[in-house]
Amino acid sequence: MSTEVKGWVNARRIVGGIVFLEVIPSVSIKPVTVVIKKSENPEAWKIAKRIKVGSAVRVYGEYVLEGKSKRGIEFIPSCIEVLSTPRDALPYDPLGKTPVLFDTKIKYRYLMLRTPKERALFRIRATLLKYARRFLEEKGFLEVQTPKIVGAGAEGGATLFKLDYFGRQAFLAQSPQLYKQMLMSSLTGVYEITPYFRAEQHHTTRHLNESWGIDVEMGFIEGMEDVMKVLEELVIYVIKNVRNECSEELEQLGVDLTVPRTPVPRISYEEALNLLEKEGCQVKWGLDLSDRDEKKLGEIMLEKGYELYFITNYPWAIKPFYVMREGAELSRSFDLDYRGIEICSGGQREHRYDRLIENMKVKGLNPEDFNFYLDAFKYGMPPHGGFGLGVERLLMKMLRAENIREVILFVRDIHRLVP
Ligand code: AMO
Repeated sequence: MSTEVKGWVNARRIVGGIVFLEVIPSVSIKPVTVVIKKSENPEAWKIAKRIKVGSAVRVYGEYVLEGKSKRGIEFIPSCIEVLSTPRDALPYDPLGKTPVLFDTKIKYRYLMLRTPKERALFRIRATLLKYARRFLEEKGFLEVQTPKIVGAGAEGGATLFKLDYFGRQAFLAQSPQLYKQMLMSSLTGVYEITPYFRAEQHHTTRHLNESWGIDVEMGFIEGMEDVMKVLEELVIYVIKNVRNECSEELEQLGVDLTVPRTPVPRISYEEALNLLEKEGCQVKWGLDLSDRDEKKLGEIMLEKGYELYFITNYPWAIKPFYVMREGAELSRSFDLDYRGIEICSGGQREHRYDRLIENMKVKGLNPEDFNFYLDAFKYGMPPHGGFGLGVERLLMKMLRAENIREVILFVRDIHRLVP
């Protein structure tokens, strides 16, 4: 059956009277090998012989059902149209024989998507988000969008990007925290797939200045266990579905994606410190776990057979004001770690107006700056909780990527504002 292939020429090989054009089609991973024989189609052969690698082409013809090419499906053209000829040589080796420098890959991400590996990676990212959305929809959560230009931050002043809003001080939203909580005054469950803007000063392999989160907030909870249950199910559902649907993509990346063992263990902050101490890592009670401690804990848990685990009940002193206290020192909070890195945090929130104001004061915040948020707590705010799951953190661990920059299309870090 006659059809068309639209895409880019990745390679051209001339063998006697035959030209082989490797064309990267619009979406799939595998290239199409267009075979043009001089004896059969001298017109097309003449065009193909002169075609530059990198050109955008439209080829009309038919697929060969029993394709012989190792690299892709074969296609016999009736006609070739060259739509755009490149002005420059591609900044990477299209045959993938010369390794691409990391910086080049990030700079030319939009072009590198012509390569099977980059395509595979970003198809997996899209699939992850598709299933996260599907899961939350099926659970009855309502998808919402909240402002990204905000008047107050929720996650601490140090990582706020400031901007001028018609002469007033404004910020880029670090997270939808305050807004998703405000919505708990009228809705019982919401989610948002959203950018986080954070002026992180540190240049690490796990931080971005613009990253993405899957944020959930749910009302009428009995405790943070209700929230952890949804999160656990969500992550396992996404991993299982990516594993099923993206087998070709995972193979392309050489990744054996295993489904983490369930039930996901819950270890308290206290227990985590004990486990680390037994392995010779001293962590002072009251401090957050360092990257090194998290990594070590990942190794300890992996030895026990767990890739995914919760760390619960952190000291309240190191958590934001909106987190509910548990006794004098602790909080109703959790982190979800995946092979030694935090991919999500969440917990139960303080829904009682007076205590919330008290919490703000203890943290040195001025409740007046948060009046718009506090108002929502005056009209029957139910107990609620939620989480923020880092899309890039989850994806990098699923794909065993070393650097978070590998899994986002356009990187925003201290050094990169373009492209
Ligand atoms: P937190 O600040 O822990 O919590 O962020 C939630 C998750 O988002 C991811 N993340 C990041 N990923 C890459 N680069 C960054 N700079 C970055 N910052 C955060 C991490 C992290 O676990 N409002 C709370 C969530 C909640 O309680 O609902 C919050 O933002 O994976």
